[in-house]
Amino acid sequence: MRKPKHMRTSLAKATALATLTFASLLACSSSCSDRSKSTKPPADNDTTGVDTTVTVGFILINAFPHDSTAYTQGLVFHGDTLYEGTGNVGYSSIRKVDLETGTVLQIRPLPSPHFGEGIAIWEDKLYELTWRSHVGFIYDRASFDSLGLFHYPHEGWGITHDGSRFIVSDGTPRLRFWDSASLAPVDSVDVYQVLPDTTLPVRNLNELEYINGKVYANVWQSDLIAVISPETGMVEAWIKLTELVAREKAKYWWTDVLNGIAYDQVNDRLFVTGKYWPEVVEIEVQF
Ligand SMILES: [Ca+2]
Repeated sequence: MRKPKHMRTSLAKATALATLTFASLLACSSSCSDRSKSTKPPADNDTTGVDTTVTVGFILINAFPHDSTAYTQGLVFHGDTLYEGTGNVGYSSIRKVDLETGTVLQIRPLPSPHFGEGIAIWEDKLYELTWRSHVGFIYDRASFDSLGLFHYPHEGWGITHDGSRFIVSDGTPRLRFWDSASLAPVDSVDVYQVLPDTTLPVRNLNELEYINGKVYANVWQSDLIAVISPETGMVEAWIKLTELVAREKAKYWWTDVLNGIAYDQVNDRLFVTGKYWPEVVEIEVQF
């Protein structure tokens, strides 16, 4: 099978970098935590962080306008349309967005007290998680009419679908697999990274996207996307987007953390954005 465009670069181009971690994480945690009502605390008190030794870079292919009032929590590309879920109590919604213009074509608010989180599309339905309500919502993808709800016992952060199952994150290192029809948990895997002399769990897994056999995951409060094997949980690559975050912050001072990964499978396009970002950006990853 043809290697996807966003992966079509030699591994030799991978850039060895050990400089990111604490400086950028600390910088982000200070700049991103000044609005406590809109910033989630870590899922637990273990601050074991991302400690990457090797990251891969990216090429900016295109940039599109994005509603910078959207506290992006979920992102999916389907057909020719971007679907977005936003968070914060009283400001949560699901949206259809015109990629080229950023125009919100359709919106359905999620009322208080719910805090909207990740979204996924499967067949003709859209699924939305909430952060701490322990309830998710099902909508008709076209009309956004409500089709029901479902419950789960943990926090809800990100959700995607691999063609046979949903994959769900809850802010811990655990990815949970849910049956497509019943939404019952059927499996799970714990995500870890391999360091020279140890392995570490990867916490704060946030927005997700299943792309060509891998799970791409934002790691909350980092400028990194983890590329994860869903079979083993091992992080196989880190995509470092620090320069992209800086670009967005330069355009709009209120720009918050990176969050939102969407894949246009038909045209092999990879999109990323973040909370209150002024742009949705198409990137090509330099694996
Ligand atoms: Ca996504």
